[in-house]
Amino acid sequence: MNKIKMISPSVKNIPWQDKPANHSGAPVWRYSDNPIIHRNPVEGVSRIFNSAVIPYRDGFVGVFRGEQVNGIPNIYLGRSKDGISWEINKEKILFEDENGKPFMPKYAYDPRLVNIDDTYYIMWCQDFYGPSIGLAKTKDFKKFVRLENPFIPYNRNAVLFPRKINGNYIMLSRPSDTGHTPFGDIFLSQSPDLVYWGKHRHVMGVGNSWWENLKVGSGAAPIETSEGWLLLYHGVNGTCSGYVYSMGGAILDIDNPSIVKYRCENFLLTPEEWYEERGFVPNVCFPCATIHDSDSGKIAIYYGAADSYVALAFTHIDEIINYIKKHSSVTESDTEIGKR
Ligand code: BMA
Repeated sequence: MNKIKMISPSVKNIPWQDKPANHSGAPVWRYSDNPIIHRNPVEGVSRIFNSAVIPYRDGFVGVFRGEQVNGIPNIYLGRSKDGISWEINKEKILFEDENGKPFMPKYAYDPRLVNIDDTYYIMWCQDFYGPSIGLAKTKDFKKFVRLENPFIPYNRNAVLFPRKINGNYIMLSRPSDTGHTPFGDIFLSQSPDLVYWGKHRHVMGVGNSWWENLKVGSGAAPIETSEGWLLLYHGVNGTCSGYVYSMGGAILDIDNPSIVKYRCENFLLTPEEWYEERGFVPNVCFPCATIHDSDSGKIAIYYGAADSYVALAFTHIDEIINYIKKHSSVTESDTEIGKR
């Protein structure tokens, strides 16, 4: 039985493998049959990666970043019974505006998927006179209605918290520039209605560790726990031969999530398998979603690998929280409320 509680539904059919007996280091272990989505997964799509999934009815649904054969990314819907083998639609998701008219982004990448009450929200990066955040909602994964873009450009890596805090929706994001941004801190913004956003707060910057010395960006939707919000994010190291993307972990204050209570100085996952080190963009582990079961404490982590594949890893709530706390190193800009 897990000691640390996850305040979220139970997911009996969570994909899972036990930790291998010889596992060492951070308590995150890869699925033995990774990657779970390979190249050319559907006609017209050459690569799927950086994608988000969620339990839905008796199985799972996902929003997938599909790199079309013309090189332009868009978002595709997928369904799965077991969270491991996925059936991806050939047609990209058709978004409409609030009056029911087609309203497609020119491009769309790195989607996240969050359930709040009876509605599912998708956030992604898209063109708004430069890369910025797109937002849409659905109740049935058939009709997808786009809402106003929450932020002005340039911005990436947005993810909503799975519930309102102090009466407001909360969205993490990473203000950036037009290209392969060589900087970036995680901020949060608040909204009473998902239209008007404000009360912006700084959450965390690059920190002390070399594996995340260039930029950080939020990853999976934060998981509510009895210790605070567990945030799995990506941190980027600028090496002499390019960026290296690893996964990090932090625990945010439950009522004031711009305060970082603990932040792991060690990466939790870093590129070392062939599908992470070799691909369209080498050396990328890019977490975008978790499936987590509050009964057992099991967490399945979905991450993009080398901008080419979707891969799966596992952890357990007690082990990951204890590891983050044991190896925590926070900076002043982490622990302050983030308002200047
Ligand atoms: C970032 C994003 C991600 C991508 C990563 C590595 O800027 O575009 O989609 O995985 O670069 O290429």
